[in-house]
Amino acid sequence: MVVKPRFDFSSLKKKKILLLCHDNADLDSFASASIFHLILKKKGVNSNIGVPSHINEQSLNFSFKERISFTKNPNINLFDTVFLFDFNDFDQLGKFKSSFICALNSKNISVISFDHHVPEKGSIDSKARFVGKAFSTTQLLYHFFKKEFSPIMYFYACIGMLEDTGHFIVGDNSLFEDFSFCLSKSKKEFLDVLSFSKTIVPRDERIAFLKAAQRAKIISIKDFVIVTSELSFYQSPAASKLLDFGADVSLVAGREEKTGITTLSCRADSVFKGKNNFNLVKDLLSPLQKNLGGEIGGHSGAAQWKGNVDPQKVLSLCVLIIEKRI
Ligand SMILES: [Mn+2]
Repeated sequence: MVVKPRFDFSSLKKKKILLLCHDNADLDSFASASIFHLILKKKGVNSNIGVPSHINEQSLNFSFKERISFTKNPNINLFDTVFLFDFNDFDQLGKFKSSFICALNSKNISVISFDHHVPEKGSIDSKARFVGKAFSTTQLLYHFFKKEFSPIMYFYACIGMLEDTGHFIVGDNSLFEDFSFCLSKSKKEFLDVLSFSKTIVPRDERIAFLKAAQRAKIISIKDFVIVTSELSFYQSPAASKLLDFGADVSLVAGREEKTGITTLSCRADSVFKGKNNFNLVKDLLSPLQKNLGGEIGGHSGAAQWKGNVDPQKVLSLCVLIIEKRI
């Protein structure tokens, strides 16, 4: 059920307000906090935007371009009212979780949340929780506060909607209506919205992807394509990229010079997993660990091994294990 927030904005004037994003704040979370910051400002209420310990690349870019300041790891004890944007779970606070819980237990802090995710058992206990059916938290804020919206707020609402629908992979009639309305009110072009949502991959990482492709060895086992490659950094995103290129299973290993530790990242396509009832941890990395020692982690489709063994040896053993298994 949609609860329409009724705020006595004048009573907020005396409060010390933190607008808190989730950790690794994405565009929806950060744009939502920015919209609410502007609404409060319009009402003569001061507030600070905070992120637990990390903000993602796109949000950082957004904050630079729009000149929106924020505090990393804010001192929670300086505030008495905390608004949460785009999350309702303590775990989404990352390392900030413990100081947040500690402050909630030791002083009287009002917590008010705006979120489009369904709250579950164990969600952060808010004084007020404003949730509703929406594809992004910015869309939710638009539903709640459209009377207060200015062109720039409409623009930020569009950014959250584009981002959280994965560029409209999901949506419905009302989403497109809302997006269209907000875009026209924002006095901006669709291209302006798109420009914020573009994934910015650092040059080093892009070079690493190209090297991974250049060094790729292609092995056919039955109908499946297994690809191995070597990189000393970025093994994990490179393994994902090789899957995008067409591998059923990708294995990227490399040794870090300083520590001598070899990291192996692997990815398995969901069709491959289904056809072979295959789990990277159980069927590949556990047998690998039995042979070579080291540490393993991950899940059925994306996993990692770390140990002190030559990368080529690790890769060839992996191929043998897969060959045997399928
Ligand atoms: Mn969201």
